[in-house]
Amino acid sequence: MNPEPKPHRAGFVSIIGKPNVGKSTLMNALVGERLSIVTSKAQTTRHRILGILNGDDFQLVYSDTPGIIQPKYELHNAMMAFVYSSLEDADVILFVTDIYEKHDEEPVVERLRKTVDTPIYILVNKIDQADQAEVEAKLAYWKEQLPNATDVLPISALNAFGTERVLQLALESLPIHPPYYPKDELTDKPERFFAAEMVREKIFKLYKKEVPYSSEVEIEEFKEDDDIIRIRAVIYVERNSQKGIIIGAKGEALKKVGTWAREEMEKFFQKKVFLELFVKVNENWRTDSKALTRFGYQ
Ligand code: GDP
Ligand code: K
Ligand code: MG
Repeated sequence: MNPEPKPHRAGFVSIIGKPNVGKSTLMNALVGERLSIVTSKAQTTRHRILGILNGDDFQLVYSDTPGIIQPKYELHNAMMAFVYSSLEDADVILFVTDIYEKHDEEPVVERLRKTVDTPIYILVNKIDQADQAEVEAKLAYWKEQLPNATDVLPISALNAFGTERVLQLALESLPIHPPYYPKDELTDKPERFFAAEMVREKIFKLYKKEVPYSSEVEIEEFKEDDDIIRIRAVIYVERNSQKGIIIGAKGEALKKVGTWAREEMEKFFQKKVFLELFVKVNENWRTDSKALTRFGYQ
């Protein structure tokens, strides 16, 4: 006789924390795919991005979220709304901090302190950058700050150190529930979202100061044939001067973005990609509610 099948577990695991602590790196490590873009700059992630890990008897739905900040303009409000919606849905909360994080009081810590019905794991990331004593001190600090947390764990998302354990603990905290998404799905976002993100990642890596924060990417065409994907993307900036910077002398800068983004897309989609890039101005789109709706922020 066959043993009873194990009950199916499914649920939402929210990855939250301040900017740049390694939330997106962690989600990519947990899902085993490069779904979220990663750069050394704060506010790289602007959306709630689902990364779904499927097993025979489980479905873990991770949410990568923007870093928690004090909103300064409309786009920030939309970004924080993604964070708070992911907290509301959470069956498990992964609160990521890093070894560098300043010990300052944050509204989010206050909120987590009051969270009693959802397990919270505090993940102290980037321990590859610290010695044992520093790590111990941070773990002790967080245990004291959030006594209601289920556990505090040291990890290095970059090296996938400790991430297997995180996965195991998250899984054990999930309720018995049928899958929320089809079992062959990896995310809820369409392919063109990831194409746009790959262009945005290169903009964050190649330009300085205000330019990355003023840039948005829209995919105007995504056409998949048997052997090639044709993508037409428009980079929107807020001012004409920024358009000049994006394009660069003789178009060299834009060409770099295009080449690098295309290589990334070919890896991601496992197909040859033909990428066309255009640059347009959409004045002050970050504070323009219509533009934000159009770009998928509300
Ligand atoms: P997010 O803003 O919280 O999503 O952080 P990211 O995942 O974008 O990472 C921010 C920066 O921290 C990037 O430069 C990552 O490569 C780096 N990073 C992430 N995890 C680790 C880690 O475990 N160790 C080290 N040394 N760097 C990391
Ligand atoms: K980042
Ligand atoms: Mg991120």
